[in-house]
Amino acid sequence: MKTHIIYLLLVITLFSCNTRSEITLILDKSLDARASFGVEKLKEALEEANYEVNVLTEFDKDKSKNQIIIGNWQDELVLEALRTLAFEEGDAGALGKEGFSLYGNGEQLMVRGKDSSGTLYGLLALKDQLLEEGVIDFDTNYSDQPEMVLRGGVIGVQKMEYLPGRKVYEYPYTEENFPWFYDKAHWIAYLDMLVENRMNSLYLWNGHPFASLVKLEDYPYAVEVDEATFQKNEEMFKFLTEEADKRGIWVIQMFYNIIVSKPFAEHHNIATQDRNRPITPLLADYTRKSIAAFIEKYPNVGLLVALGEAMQGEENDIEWFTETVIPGVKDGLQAIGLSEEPPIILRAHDTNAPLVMENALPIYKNLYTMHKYNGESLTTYEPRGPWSQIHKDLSQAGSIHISNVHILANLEPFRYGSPDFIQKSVKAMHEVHGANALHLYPQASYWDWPYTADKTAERLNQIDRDWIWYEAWARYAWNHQRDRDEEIAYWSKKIGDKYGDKQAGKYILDAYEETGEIAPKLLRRFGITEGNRQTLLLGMFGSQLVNPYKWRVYPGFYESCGPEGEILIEYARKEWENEDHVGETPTQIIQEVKRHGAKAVEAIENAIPSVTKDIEEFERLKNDIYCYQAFADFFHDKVEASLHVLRYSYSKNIEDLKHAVAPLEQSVAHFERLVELTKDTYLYANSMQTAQRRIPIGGDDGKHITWEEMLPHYQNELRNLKRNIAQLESNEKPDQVKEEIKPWNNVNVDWENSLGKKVNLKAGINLSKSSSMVVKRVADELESFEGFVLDDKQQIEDGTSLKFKADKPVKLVVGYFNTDQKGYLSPPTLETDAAGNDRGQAEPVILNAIELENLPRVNLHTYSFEAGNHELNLGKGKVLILGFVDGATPINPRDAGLIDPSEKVSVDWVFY
Ligand code: GTR
Repeated sequence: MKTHIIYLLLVITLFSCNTRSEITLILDKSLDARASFGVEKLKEALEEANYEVNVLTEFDKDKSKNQIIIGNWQDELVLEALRTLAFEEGDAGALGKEGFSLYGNGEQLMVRGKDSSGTLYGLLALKDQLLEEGVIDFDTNYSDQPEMVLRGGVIGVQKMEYLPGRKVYEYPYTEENFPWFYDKAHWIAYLDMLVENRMNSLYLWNGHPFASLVKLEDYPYAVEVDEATFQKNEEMFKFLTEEADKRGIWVIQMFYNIIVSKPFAEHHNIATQDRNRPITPLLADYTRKSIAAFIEKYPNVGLLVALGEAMQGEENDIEWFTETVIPGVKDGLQAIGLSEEPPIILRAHDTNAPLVMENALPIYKNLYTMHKYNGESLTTYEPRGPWSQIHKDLSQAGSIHISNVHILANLEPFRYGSPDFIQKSVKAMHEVHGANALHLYPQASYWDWPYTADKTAERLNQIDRDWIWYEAWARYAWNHQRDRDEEIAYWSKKIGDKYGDKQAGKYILDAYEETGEIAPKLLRRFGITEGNRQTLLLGMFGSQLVNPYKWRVYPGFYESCGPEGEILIEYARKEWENEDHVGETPTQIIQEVKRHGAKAVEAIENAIPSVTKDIEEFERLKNDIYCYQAFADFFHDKVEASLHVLRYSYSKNIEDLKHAVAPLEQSVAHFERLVELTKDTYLYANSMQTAQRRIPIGGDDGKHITWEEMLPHYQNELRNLKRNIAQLESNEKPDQVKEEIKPWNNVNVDWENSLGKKVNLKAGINLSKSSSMVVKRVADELESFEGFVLDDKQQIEDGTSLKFKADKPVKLVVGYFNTDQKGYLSPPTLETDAAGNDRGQAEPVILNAIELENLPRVNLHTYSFEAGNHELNLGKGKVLILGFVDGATPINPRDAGLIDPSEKVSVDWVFY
């Protein structure tokens, strides 16, 4: 008998060991697709953890152990369970949208969401707890909810270069352009990543998406994709929005206007976009109908509107938003009988958003605003200045204000993952800007979605490589008030789970956080501009450090994108004049970044012994850390050299200049190291490979995208410096311009409009019909050149318009005044006019080329035109039109130096 009992006990024990614990999920009958998606995820995890899962829609009051009751806040099932089971209910009123509570009473658990998204997030939270602990904890009792109301990811339906015959942002949705757009697995992976990070919005960016997505009765020829593609687009949009909705994600389509489709433009014989053209009834009608059709077809897809770039002028922006965009949305709603206004998000880029809002709110209530966090780079968690003011004005207007972490051009292409920097940035979004939503660009390679720039046998996907980027922003968008020590522990474990153990995790975290400071600090202290205009990690030229204003510093950038401080030229002047320094100094920053680089390398090397998993990715990350160090060292030494050069500009002591040689040599050596580190590991540094880039060097025709391509330029600077010193020492004046300057010859075109009288550009001539623009001196190139006498009053009122026919390629020579005073036309600003270098006009070719009596300096820019008929509309303001040269005329950019004798000549010649 005894043995029998023992045997029986043994069998029971064995049996129970093999039995899987049972768990019952009890769902309210009304659960929708979103909550059901969460149920599925929890169920999968339970089964994985060896639970046997039953799913019921009613619970058994008597036999209720191991039950998880799931429902939205006021669902019948939830209320009944609360009445009959011993749950401690939290404070319901305290929870906001997307919030959830988990109530455990030791035997049962309730997942109660404030809404479907809340229920989904509650289920995911429980799933994460299960994965962490291996069992369901029936004693859990807590509530949670997001701080930021929108937490969104961005995908550019755009490419690294322009399509043939098209302009910036003009990319039809086709399989050829965007194979990934038609890949359902890609979307599922991306949406899963978003929902795992509790992100609830997805933005698609494109110039003019409508002609790929809707057909208009009145403009059947506007569609720019073939029928099969059109149908595929419909299918993909439907698929994407449904899959997104299940995951609590709202899809938002961004567009720029006024852009029209290519076939539409051809049909009406107009340009697809022209910043200087007025709003015409045709453009307004087409756009209004496009928007209406879009809303009618996809009422759940949001719209994000950029009034900037392809249009200008505050009145135009207001008119366009209130008389075309909003009415278009209303027409669409009316067509499907909806009265509830869907949100429209207004971007503050290149428009006066507070003013537009003021005019729009009386006619449409559900408006959100969005503005770039640090411009188009990540530079600071201490934002200030005029750009912060825009955020404040918008957030104080009372609508939801979204902070846009845009482009991140200074972080391209290396891995970035500093949770510390990111947490502080989110704090600044709340506390400085008053934003309560996040719009997150990819960390790098925005224009090359979905790939990273790594040179690997198989391309890496951004969402895999840059996981920490998404996780960190999303984590702090959910809640930024987290204790730093706990965060260190959290990320060490997270990273440790990926690469080995917690020890490895902590070291790697240190390496991420040390390198995380380098690019932000350098750009905010030394950058000329940001975004696609400057690829920081390709370095900068000496001339850009010692004479930044020649490179046209982006106004507002220094004042907004970092703490108060000094730029290098200011620092050097103060040193020379023995003045006190203020705030963050250039020397402080170069020392800091050098230290960050060294500490990061030390940390990553310390991690090596504990790294046991994902070794290949670890090796790539380690290489990035070395790259960051080489870059910081390169910059450090180059700034040191530049300081000696600047000192020389005051002392005129050649010894000062000689001191620049050694650090410049070292900086080139560090750059050579960077070339070594990147040449087999990276395809490119920057993903926008167009003429929009200016710094360190133009990106025309996809050039200068690697460190290898940059190296000869830096070597050259060093050679030039040495040669110039030698020439100074041999008492010759350094020869700044090698070749003799050949005067340019005017070529004729057939004018369709009359500009004015043509005159020879010589001293004493007045170039204005209505005021005084008297020539004092002109550069040698213009010696026998003619220019137009224009009516500058009219230029201020109406702008300058040119219509002509050229029978061969020509370049138009335009003189822009180097000033931001009212009444003068500024050269195209690529920061807000991405098409501003279409004709090679963005950079000045001859600086200080004409001296006019009592007027600002004049820089020459040229616009290239092929043979044919052309129309060029320059904006409002004074500008000199000097006529045409043959398209093949060689033009050597230079500083002609025609400035008032009281002004200081720049010292950057030492690098040329
Ligand atoms: C420009 C940038 C564009 C785009 C644009 C915008 O400065 O070059 O690529 O990002 O800003 O904000 O819409």
